[in-house]
Amino acid sequence: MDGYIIKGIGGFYYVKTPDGVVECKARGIFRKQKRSPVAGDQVTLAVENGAAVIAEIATRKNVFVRPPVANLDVLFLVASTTQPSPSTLVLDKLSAIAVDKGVQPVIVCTKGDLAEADFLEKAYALSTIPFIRIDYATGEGLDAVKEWISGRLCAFCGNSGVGKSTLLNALLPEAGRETAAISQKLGRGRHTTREVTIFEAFGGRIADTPGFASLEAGRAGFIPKENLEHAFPEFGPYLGQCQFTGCSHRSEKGCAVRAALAEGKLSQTRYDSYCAMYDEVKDVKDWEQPRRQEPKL
Ligand SMILES: Nc1nc2c(ncn2[C@@H]2O[C@H](COP(=O)(O)OP(=O)(O)OP(=O)(O)O)[C@@H](O)[C@H]2O)c(=O)[nH]1
Ligand SMILES: [Mg+2]
Ligand SMILES: [Zn+2]
Repeated sequence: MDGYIIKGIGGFYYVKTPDGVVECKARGIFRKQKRSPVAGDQVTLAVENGAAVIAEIATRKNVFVRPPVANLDVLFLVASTTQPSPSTLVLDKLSAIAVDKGVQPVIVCTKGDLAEADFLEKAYALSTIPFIRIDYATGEGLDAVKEWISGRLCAFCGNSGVGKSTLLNALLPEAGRETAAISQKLGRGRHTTREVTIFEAFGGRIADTPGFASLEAGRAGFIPKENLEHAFPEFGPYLGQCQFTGCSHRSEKGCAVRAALAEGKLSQTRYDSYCAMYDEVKDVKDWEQPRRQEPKL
């Protein structure tokens, strides 16, 4: 019998099959192969010693380490205007990792009632990445999120406390997600959501995921410097137009990306994130590059 994993917790997996949700473990062989099933995995179940087990994991379209989820079509990057305050660098890293894996990033901005959202919206206006503002007082943005979910496997991701579970409850009250006020003392979320859980809704699937601390975003994935320019889709029209082949778009003469930036056709914060990410990976030798990471559960 085939199905997909909606949740994994403490070595148990919950697999949605045509006959309902089956609780099972994974075959021991996966541990030996250092492969971990994750939410979103398409799996084949078998019976072993009278109990259902995951016998096979289908080839993945993509897999993320943080949050641990596979086969995504859309990654919603949830950012709050404040509490916690947003970081364009973190958002740009996560969106670049999504693009690098062939996943559509969509920015969702919450807490516009607490602080100005214009700064964030402006930062992404030239990025080609869709930007959705949520306003719970008017319902603004909820339909746009539903439209993205339709026909796709999607996940909310972002710092703890940005309002991922709150958004899921607003879209789908029967999800009954636990939420918690952020710590006033630390100005941070409380890591209320502990594991990835996928819900079927609006003709698609949406995963609520555990939030992370900002510092961890850098560990969400690794993009080699040769691929980095492609992870910023708005650079696309200028690639191949620079004076030097292999231009890194940082200080070279005749750089078409920097010319576009000077003309106001690219966003400064996006470009700054590109340079910061380039600096982080520029000295990493091929043989030092982390293997395409497999999530551990
Ligand atoms: N004022 C306001 N508060 C919000 C909004 N969205 C979420 N919150 C509050 O922010 C707090 C954190 O929300 P959660 O939904 O628990 O955040 P989360 O992203 O799921 O956090 P983790 O599960 O820890 O990753 C809760 O007190 C929510 O009520 C918003 O748009 N406006
Ligand atoms: Mg949550
Ligand atoms: Zn260039």
